[in-house]
Amino acid sequence: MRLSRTLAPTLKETPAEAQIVSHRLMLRAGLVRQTAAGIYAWLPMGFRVLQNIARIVREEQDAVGAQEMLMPTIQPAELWRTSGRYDAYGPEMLRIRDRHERDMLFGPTNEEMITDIFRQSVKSYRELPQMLYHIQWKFRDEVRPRFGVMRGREFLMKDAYSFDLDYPGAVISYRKMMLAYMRTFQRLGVKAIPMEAESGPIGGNLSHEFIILAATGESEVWYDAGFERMDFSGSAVSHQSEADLERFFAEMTTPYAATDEKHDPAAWDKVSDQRQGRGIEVGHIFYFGTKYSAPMGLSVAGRDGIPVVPHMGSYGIGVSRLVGALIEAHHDAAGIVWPESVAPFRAAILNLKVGDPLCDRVCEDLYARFAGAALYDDREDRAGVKFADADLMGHPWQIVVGPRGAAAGVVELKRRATGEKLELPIDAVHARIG
Ligand code: P5A
Repeated sequence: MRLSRTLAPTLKETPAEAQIVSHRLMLRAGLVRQTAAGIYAWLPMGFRVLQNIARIVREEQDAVGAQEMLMPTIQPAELWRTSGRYDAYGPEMLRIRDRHERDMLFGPTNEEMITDIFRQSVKSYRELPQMLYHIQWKFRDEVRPRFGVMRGREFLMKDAYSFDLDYPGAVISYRKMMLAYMRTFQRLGVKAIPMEAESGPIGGNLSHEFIILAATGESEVWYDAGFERMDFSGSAVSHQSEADLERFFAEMTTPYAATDEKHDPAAWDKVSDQRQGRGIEVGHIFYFGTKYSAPMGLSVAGRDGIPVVPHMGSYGIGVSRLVGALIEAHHDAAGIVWPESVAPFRAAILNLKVGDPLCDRVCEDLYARFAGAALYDDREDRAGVKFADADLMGHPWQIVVGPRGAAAGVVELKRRATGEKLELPIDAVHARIG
């Protein structure tokens, strides 16, 4: 992408409406623009990050056998009346009436809809277990939308749903999903602590929140320092046998606790190395048994012909919230420092003298070499502006092309995360960081 032809409106000044650093940086780096309270348009640079996060989430869902699908955003109220949640959900639900005076709503979540789809098509125990997911926009008319995309009204969620014949089966699905979450967050470059949670309006009796530690997090948490050292990419998570899952789960749910009524002193007493911090909830998973399947009449023929009511779980990740949460965890005074896995571009090529035939040629060659993975700053701006914008936008590498270096056949490479600089022959750049 050529920056001169990109809608990436960077701002020098700090926008007054933004209270936390990720919101400020998202506006300043030109990732999003607010279109109404809690509703954001994703500009090209922000959209690339959102897509990168969604891709990693998708790959890890697929890896544990969840099937991707896509359900609509608009739902008939009727579905929610059958589960009893239509009235219970309250003013957070955006209610809509169509031209035939039918009650509709913009979905805040999809438990009812997936249960209905499953009920229409699955008839036998032989078809279970199954896990399904989609990555789709949700709407919740939050009382206080704030912190930019962190607490929006319209937001992108990955929501998965599991169907099992019985409780032990549902626990296996739950653990598989938990494992997928740990891998997902690790690949996104953040430590997410699984924390036992109240299940709230989604219901059920087994639930974990996934919390990213960040100074500006909404809730206060206490955790075992062991979580900071855990690595979920190793052999413990690369196997899928039930025994492996069992061991992994036992290891992962070493005692932890949080403030408020969730605090469990008995568990907390066993923690050897206690830490205190603040956290952002980036995921939430629930086992809720037959809370939806029973009232909605979902049952399948069991092995002996007797109907069985499937046990369900649902599993959410805040995909758009993660963009903000990742910035909270990865920034410095100059701007965003993207983890490599989600950065909008791997490198920014900074042409310090646009119009100089040699600089232009070196940049064009490098740009072609990176085949879409580099952003080319070809704007006729001062070098200082280019450096500042590249730091603000946070691409992992900057390739600085100036007339003197170009004449000598070299460019300067800067690593955004460390500020470390090195001079390299032009031909070696792509092999080094491409
Ligand atoms: C689980 C999947 C659910 O809705 N139903 C389907 C269950 N859970 S949840 O905890 O309510 O939401 C899941 C995740 O979505 C993100 N999230 C939000 N992100 C931005 N703005 C919001 N207003 C918002 N509300 C929820 C969170 O990351 C949450 O963990």
